[in-house]
This record gives sequence, structure tokens and C-alpha cells, in this order.
Amino acid sequence: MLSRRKLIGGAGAITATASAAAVSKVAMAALPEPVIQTTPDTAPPLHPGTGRPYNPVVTLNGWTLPWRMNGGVKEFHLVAEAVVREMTPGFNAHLWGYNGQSPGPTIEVVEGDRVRIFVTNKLPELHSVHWHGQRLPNGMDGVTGLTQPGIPPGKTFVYEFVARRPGTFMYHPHADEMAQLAMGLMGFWVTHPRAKHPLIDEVQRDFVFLLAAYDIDPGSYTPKIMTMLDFNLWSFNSRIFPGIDPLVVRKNDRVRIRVGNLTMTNHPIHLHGHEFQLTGTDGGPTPKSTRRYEVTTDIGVGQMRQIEFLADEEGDWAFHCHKAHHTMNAMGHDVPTMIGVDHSGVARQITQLIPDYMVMGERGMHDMTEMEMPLPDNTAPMMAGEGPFGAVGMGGMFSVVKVRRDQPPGDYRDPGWFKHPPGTVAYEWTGALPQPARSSASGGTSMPPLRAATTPSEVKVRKPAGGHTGH
Ligand SMILES: [Cu+2]
Repeated sequence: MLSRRKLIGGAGAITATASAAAVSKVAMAALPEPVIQTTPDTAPPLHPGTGRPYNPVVTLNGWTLPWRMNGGVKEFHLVAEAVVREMTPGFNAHLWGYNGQSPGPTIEVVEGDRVRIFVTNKLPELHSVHWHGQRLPNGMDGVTGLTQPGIPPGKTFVYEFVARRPGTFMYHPHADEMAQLAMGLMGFWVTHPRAKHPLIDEVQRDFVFLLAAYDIDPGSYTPKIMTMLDFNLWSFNSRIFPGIDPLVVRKNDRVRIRVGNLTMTNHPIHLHGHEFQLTGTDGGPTPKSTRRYEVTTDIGVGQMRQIEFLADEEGDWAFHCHKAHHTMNAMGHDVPTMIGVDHSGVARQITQLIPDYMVMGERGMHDMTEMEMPLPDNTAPMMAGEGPFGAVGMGGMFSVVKVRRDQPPGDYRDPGWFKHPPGTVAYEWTGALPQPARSSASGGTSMPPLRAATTPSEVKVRKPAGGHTGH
């Protein structure tokens, strides 16, 4: 066997080809150098330079981890470490991630690939990585205490298995998961089919992202890991609107979007303007007989979903979680509903004590989008995002699918806002408004009023706009 010393000492005697082979063998004995990424921008797809060919995915506000081939094995190096994630401009979170980012880089391999992953633990506690959804030898499943000892801080473990089935996967810790998931340790994994697959269609755009939730008090940086359900930041790939990049496609592209849910609740993900089919789940591609058209798909905790549609309608189409509180950013959940409540008198009194006091929500919450409230440093506005027609009033799990006729193939650059053809935007009615015809029979005949009713109760409300009091 060649040692490094022998190789250097006898270099003169070795032919050029032999030398190249021997040197690379020495280099291969070392770990692959970890690749670190710090920008939160969406990286262009990483086209495979080595190994089997495939059509790469695009990770929303993320990137794909480069690899090296070593004797036919695809080698990756993940480093679990503390990272700073810009969740939206002006708001940084102190998270744990892999290779400089939370979530970690996407791993892309091809069905049948033998994969070797070096995992270095730079966290202050035990770590291990579970390859969620994979068929693999039990000892490679990454469950601390059950299938392996936890990786101690400072140590590196090696995982090796064959990516046996094509599909959509995730990786995440299986050591102190409550803390490590709450801190943002997670990543996407795509296994591309080795050849043409009867259930996997070719697409022109293939987007991936993870759903992650955090609980970070306004003005602070670190998630509260004891939070079980009441998170205040709902993210696509640890980004919140308006920090989430648009999904840019060319008109008539077939588009695939793969989503994994590593939050603690379900997310009904909804697309405007198109119908999609559910083409894949945790278990792989769905049988064609099960596919139907939908516009919302619910993604349960720990699940992965893959949807596909033909982007044949131009425009800026909202794409978001349908839970209304998940398209909002950090706020106190104990704010009472104030719609229609006249608290001007109370406000006047409080202002004498606290000059900055502000009445919230009297006309609904949209005012929050324009509120000049003094925010603590490092806070995301609750509802934000400036659109071509004003404030979008959204946060959290919200993005836009931008379909453009003139977007070049394979180009993911943001084309700006959609220019609506004349006469195709909702407009104000300026004619006369007839009085609405209301039913005068209270309750109708099916629900007659109770005879035994006592004194009718009365609620005093103030009309939002006029400040006029009525009953
Ligand atoms: Cu949601």
C-alpha cells in the first residue's frame, strides 16, 4: 500500500498516470471538504458534473450540497453547527443548521447510488441524523441510542447506504429532537429516478422546501425550544414572507413542488389560479389511478408531499398555507378581537400613562401593515410585503408563483410584478348602489323566536369608519 511518505519520496520514479491515481487515492482517504453556504438566496440548480445524470431541483432560498465521487460512491460532508439565518431582511435568527444554513443543503442523488455521508457534530450536545423515509440498513437509520450511539460534540460519524427508491425525502436529527428541530436542524433529500419511470413525469421546474416553525420573541434572536404548539414564525425553508423568493416559471412549464413538513402542526398548502395533482407522498410516486385535481393539499406533521401542475395561466399567483395565522409573523396570540369595539376613551386614559400606547385592531388587522409602531430591533413586521397595488398584508408561509410567457427556459430570476393586460384587474364600481333586500321574518318559519325570551340583550358597537354609535 502506498503511504504519503513513500509517494512523495518516490515521485520521480512514478509515471504521470500512476502518480495522478496515487495522489487522488491519498486525497480520497481524507474527508471531503465541507462546503459552507451563508447567503439566503435561492441558488441556481446544481447540474451534476459527475455520477448519473438527472434534472436538478431548485431549493427555495437554499442550495444543493456538492459531492465528490470516490470509487463509485457519492460522498457528502454535513456539518451540524450554529448558524445565523436571515429569516427576512431586517430579522436574523440564531439557529442550528448544517453547513452554514438552516435548513441544511438539499442532497440530490440518483436511484441506485451508493451514498456515504460524513456528519461532523459542532453542536454542544449529542447529535445523529435520521434519513427520513429511506430504505437502508437499520444501523444507518440515525436514531440515537437505538441504532447508534449519539455523535459526541466534535466527532464525525459516517453513514453509508444505497438510495434504493426514487422520491422525496428529508433528513433531520434523531437526538434531542425537541430542541434540535426547534433550532432548525433539517434538510431536504431528493432521489431522482435512474431511468424513465412510469409514475415520474418529466418537468421543467422542480422546487423543494421544508415547512419549519419557530418561536422567537420579538426583539430576540434564539427560538424558545420548550414551545410545543404556539409558534410565532411559520416558514418555508426558515424564511418568512416577504423574505421567501418567488417560484419563477415559464408559461406552459410543467412544475413540480415538493414540500416536507417538520413543524408540529399540519399545513393546507394552497395554489391560486391552477389545479395540481398529488404525484408523490412519503412512500414515493402515487399510482396514476389515485390522482385527482386539487387546489389545496394538507401536509401532516412529518409528511412529504409532491404536487405537479401545468403553469398555463400568466400572472402572479399566491401560494401559501391556508391557515390564516400561518401567513402572519411574530405577534402576541393573546390579543383580543377589537373589531367594532370603541376604546377611544380608554386609549385616551392609557395614553396619559403610556404615551406610546396604540389601539390595535379596531377595524380589523390590516392597519397593522401600515402601522408605524416602534418595533424592537431584529423583528419581522407582523404582516408585510409591498405588492404592485399596496401592502399585501401577509407574512409567514406565503410566496408567489410567477408565470411568465417570456421567462427564458431554466431562468429563475425574478421578473418583477405581473403587468396585467388592460381591463383584467378588479375595479371600483362607481354607479349607484341599491338597498339590499333583507328578510324581515326573523328566523323565518323553521326557527321561530323563543316565546319565553326575557329582556333582549344589547351590544353596543361602534361602526368602524364613521365613529357613529348605533345599536
Ligand atoms: Cu400552516
